[in-house]
Amino acid sequence: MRYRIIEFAELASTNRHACAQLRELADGDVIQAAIQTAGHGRLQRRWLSHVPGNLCLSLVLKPRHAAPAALPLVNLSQLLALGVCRVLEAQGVCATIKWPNDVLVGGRKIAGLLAETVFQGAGELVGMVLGLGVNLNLTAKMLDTIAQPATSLAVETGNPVEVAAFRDAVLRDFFTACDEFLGSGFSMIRQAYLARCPFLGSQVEIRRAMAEPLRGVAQDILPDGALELVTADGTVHRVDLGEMFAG
Ligand code: BT5
Repeated sequence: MRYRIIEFAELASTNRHACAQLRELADGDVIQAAIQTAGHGRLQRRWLSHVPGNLCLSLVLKPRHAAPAALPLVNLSQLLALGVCRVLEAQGVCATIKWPNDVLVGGRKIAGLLAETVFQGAGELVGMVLGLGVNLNLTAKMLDTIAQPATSLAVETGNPVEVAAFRDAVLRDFFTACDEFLGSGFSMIRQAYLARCPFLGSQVEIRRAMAEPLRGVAQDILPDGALELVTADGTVHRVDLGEMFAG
């Protein structure tokens, strides 16, 4: 699949820009900002990205051949997270995934993804926006201001990172696989994804919107990318969406 990078020196948020301009943007457009003044994560949490030298971008996806209900948006974010892991590994850094799509190095968050779907009228899909933030050159001092353990590629390797080269490697990985992935779904990457899930077999807590948290052992990642969790009473749960914490 072809892609086109549209670069900005500064945006409030690449996701916000992509969602607002979605009708005019094309499938495969990539909005990149050198800095974001209001980068955000899920639930409007802040994403620290107001200093240059890091990757802040949003992919615009407008697949035509799948019904909206079947569009595997979470799965696409899992494909992108896996691509980030592969690019980090090519730099000699061991990366893991925290289901569904956080990327960690040594248990510290190095990349986060924010997937959004935009509809219009009576449920007509305008498109999807897949935001990605990767800490490339954030210093240890900046990282210390983040509320949860975080790291950057430069801190891990001790060397400055060229943002464009990292971006191109991630985009190449994602867009090379994207068309086939939209047809075949998560099973195409399940083994590669599983190989980067150190939490499997451990006690975790899953926090979900408008539901009680679930505590249990993370047992498996199912063929469609959902998490399988077993609670203390032996009940097996399928979890499609949620946020995972060490339990
Ligand atoms: C995420 O949210 O992990 C998704 C982050 C997506 C950011 C990209 S950047 C390009 C695009 N444009 C945007 O505006 N957003 C996307 P969440 O799982 O809610 O995690 C947010 C939490 O991560 C915060 O509450 C902090 O604890 C932590 N955090 C904030 N900035 C961080 C950073 N630079 N590195 C690591 N952790 C960070």
